[in-house]
Amino acid sequence: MKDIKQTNEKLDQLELHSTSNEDEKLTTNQGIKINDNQNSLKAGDRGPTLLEDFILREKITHFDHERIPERIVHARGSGAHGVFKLTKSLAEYTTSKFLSDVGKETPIFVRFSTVAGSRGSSDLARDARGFAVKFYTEEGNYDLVANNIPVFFIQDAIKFPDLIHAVKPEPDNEIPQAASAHDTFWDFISLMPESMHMIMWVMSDRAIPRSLRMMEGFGVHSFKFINEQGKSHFVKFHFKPKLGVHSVAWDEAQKISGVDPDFHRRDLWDAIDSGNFPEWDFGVQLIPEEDEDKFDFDLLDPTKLVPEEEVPVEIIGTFTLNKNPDNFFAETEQIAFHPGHLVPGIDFSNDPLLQGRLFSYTDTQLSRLGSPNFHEIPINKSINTVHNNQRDGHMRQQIVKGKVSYEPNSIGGGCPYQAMMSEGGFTSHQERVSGTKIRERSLSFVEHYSQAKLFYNSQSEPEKRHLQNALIFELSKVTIPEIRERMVGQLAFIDKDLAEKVAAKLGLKVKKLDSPNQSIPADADASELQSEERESHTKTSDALSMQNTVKNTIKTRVIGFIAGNGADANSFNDLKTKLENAGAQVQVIAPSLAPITLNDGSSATPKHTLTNTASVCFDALYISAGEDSVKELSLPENRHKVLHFINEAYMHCKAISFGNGTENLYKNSNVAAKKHDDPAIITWEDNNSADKFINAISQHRVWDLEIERNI
Ligand code: HDE
Repeated sequence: MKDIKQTNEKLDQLELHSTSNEDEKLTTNQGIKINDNQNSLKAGDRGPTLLEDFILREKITHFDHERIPERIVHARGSGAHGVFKLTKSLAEYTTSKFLSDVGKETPIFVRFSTVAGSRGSSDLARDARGFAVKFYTEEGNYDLVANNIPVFFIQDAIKFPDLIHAVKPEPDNEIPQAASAHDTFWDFISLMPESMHMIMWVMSDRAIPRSLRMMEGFGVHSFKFINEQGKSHFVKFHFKPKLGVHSVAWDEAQKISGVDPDFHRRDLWDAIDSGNFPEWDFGVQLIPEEDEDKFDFDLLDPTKLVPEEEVPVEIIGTFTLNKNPDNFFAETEQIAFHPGHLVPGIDFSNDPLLQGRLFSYTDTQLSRLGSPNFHEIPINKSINTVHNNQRDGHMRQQIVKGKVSYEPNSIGGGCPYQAMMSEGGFTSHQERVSGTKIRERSLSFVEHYSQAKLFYNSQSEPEKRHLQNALIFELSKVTIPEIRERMVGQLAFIDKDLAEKVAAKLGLKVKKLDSPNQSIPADADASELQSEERESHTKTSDALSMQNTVKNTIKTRVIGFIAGNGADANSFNDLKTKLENAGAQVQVIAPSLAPITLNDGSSATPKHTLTNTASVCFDALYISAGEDSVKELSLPENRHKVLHFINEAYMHCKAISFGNGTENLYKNSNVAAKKHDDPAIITWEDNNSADKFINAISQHRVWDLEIERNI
């Protein structure tokens, strides 16, 4: 709660809040009180509307201009306010104050997003997720514009428009929305071997998160920290969710897109609204500048990650999101991130993707927000006072007094002065650069498969299966056979078995491309570096598998209690209390929204009906005990729906607990066909069943039993 108070104080400081008083009257934008908001001004009550109706014209004109261009990428997003608290000082590495004083709290705004879809598209598209953070530090705004995947598709910014044109809906018919499963995307990808590592990530379950609160975040590029002595370290940024990294099944994701396309947005909003503030550990991988060449890849190559086994992530603080925005447009839509919003002590590396981004983000704000004064919009305002000689432009807010808007000057007493480094003036890190002006890529960037292989090798069996199935799904939607073949050829350089499994379902034989870079003749030299040794690379990294994530909590998990009138009060209340004490939310699903009467005469209010939701919106199900309840759920109008709930939850590998007396429903569901001991199916209640259920939910899913459960 202290955090919320601080965030509110911060918002007041930014003048973000405008609250209505009870006795406030409706006015025009000029502040004139309006006495009729129901009728336009007419010549007679059945006559034409008069042009002089300035109230009507103002209202309609404003409405006509309500939309601004959506972001070209990352249009669909959700944001929240919060706070970053430093728990370990990095003063040894950086002069940034927000990273130096242990205990310091820095206000933040975070915006999560999908990449490909439009503003109104589904949250559950298979896609990378944006994880953009604005730190309102005392030294100015610092933006870490990150993703939930640690690498990127391309190595050079000049390919970004091509990549995005390829993934966006095809230009002739604008199909498909928010989906990469189409010809142009795979055409481009199959010709771009450098994208193979990221392809492994986006075809993995990382691209269909259970919740925005259960995603990792990565700064992707190597940045630099600069300390007081001017020494630099490369730094990679990481966010690790305290609830672990979890995902849904692909079949589930597609169904959620229909049942609740706002699934992630709602989940984030509800969690914050109910005081379950999402938290992440914030960590860094630090590499002294002199160790730059110690890796078998180039630190400047954004298609590579630094394995945590080689350079551990040091946790230096906690991120907490503790306040929902008051107004989506004013805050989440108008926030303008930029990797070039830096503070002293942090600097860029020469990563060519990052260098290109440094141009793009200001340019895009100019077209989206329409003015170079976008920094004056409350959500973008620095908490540090802004003094400079920039003037005028569309929608200027600041009223600068005096005559002087140049420097040097004597009329204004020389103000504002440049700040010396010791006064916190931003000083770019000095770096010796020499070279020939050239359009070329370093040879240290040409090896594209070993980390794709590292990722694939590090996955558990179910994760590998999901990845194969994702590729099969996507490529089966490609209509041009040559693209499918070329893609399978690329997969063969990553893993033979993967390529064969995908090829089999596409009705193809694996034809290995002559050289991995065959498709890019300009890279001819590169093939020499794709040595056989790399192809047989068998390293793994535990940090890359979601199997090894946090699995000891059911905090904020949503458990559906399917119940009718006469549900057994003892077991219902007992289980509900135990689940809630463990931090989960229990939501009752009943035949109608009318409160149900339990068998002790007490009542429970359903949040959902059997028809207005679906099992894909829940983490686990409990089928309530109680003779009358079971009878009601077994009526012809309900039975099919209840069985559908059970069958789908079963298929998606969720925990299901069957109350005593629900045998009939059990027997008629697919669960009855189970052959093995399944720890996530709890049949008939005993003293331990609640604990077993809680333990099963904390494991997230029994992916290991997926083949049996998908019967
Ligand atoms: Fe972005 N990216 N990007 N990007 N990006 C934008 O800026 C761009 C890249 C990322 O919630 C745009 O304000 C280029 C990598 C996020 O508002 C635009 C290149 C990473 C967001 C833009 C990249 C990102 C954006 C569109 C290649 C992960 C959403 C709207 C050189 C580290 C921020 C906007 C938000 C948004 C350009 C590559 C992350 C067009 C040219 C790599 C999270 O400027």
